[in-house]
Amino acid sequence: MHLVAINASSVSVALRQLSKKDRVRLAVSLHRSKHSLVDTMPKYKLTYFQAPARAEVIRLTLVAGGADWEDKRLSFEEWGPMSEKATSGTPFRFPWLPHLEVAGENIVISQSLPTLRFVARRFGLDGGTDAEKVMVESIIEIYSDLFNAYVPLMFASEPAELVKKFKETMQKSGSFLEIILKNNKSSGYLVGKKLTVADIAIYSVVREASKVLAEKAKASVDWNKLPLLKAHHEKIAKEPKIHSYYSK
Ligand SMILES: N[C@@H](CCC(=O)N[C@@H](CS)C(=O)NCC(=O)O)C(=O)O
Repeated sequence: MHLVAINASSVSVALRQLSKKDRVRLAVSLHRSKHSLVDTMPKYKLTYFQAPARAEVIRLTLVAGGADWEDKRLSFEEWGPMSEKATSGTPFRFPWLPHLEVAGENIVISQSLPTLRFVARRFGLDGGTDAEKVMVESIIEIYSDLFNAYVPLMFASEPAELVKKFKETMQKSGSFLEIILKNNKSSGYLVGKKLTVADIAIYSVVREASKVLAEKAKASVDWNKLPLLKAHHEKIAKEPKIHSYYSK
């Protein structure tokens, strides 16, 4: 929740027009109803289509961060005219989604990875030390590689070659993540001793890719050579906020 921004001079003009008695009445009523000036609009509004794709990792990070947020989902029909307006000004500064608006602050972002990093920073999910932060950033790039490897599968009529390519990317990235997890074994998280956006991103992309592999090619991620990553995937699925988000 956030305070509604009210133009101070228009309020003062309006107040001057009230009689003294009405001003007292207004003060009493405001005192009794502290929430009358509080907007019930969520602080963060994430707009995307009715799909996981580029938005899911941001949604999950907002969830894990305990944000007060709105999950606005548009149909392609609704988006069409909005997209045309986007190039000419507000509220969409870029003609594509996802799109994050932060109420009460001059922040509008329409690029998924900067949005992800921003949300992670806001909610302290971006790592503690500089060493942790650069590791988190690097793992977001691995997320991006995996994302770009599975998305073409969603639209493929002949998925075999794409499944092979995804599995190769998964094996290469996964082996690297195995080493990272081995070096950080005491916590079970990818970076440091607590949950970061690195964990959320890898969990999210593997979760979504697994669904697409199963649907399009009755295939699955080869976990055999990735035991620590498998354990990590199961651990993040059990994070209370993430678990409850997907249990709804
Ligand atoms: N670089 C952008 C790409 C965004 C993008 O391509 N969004 C697609 C959906 S995944 C979109 O808005 N498509 C509708 C359109 O271009 O009008 C990002 O990472 O957010």
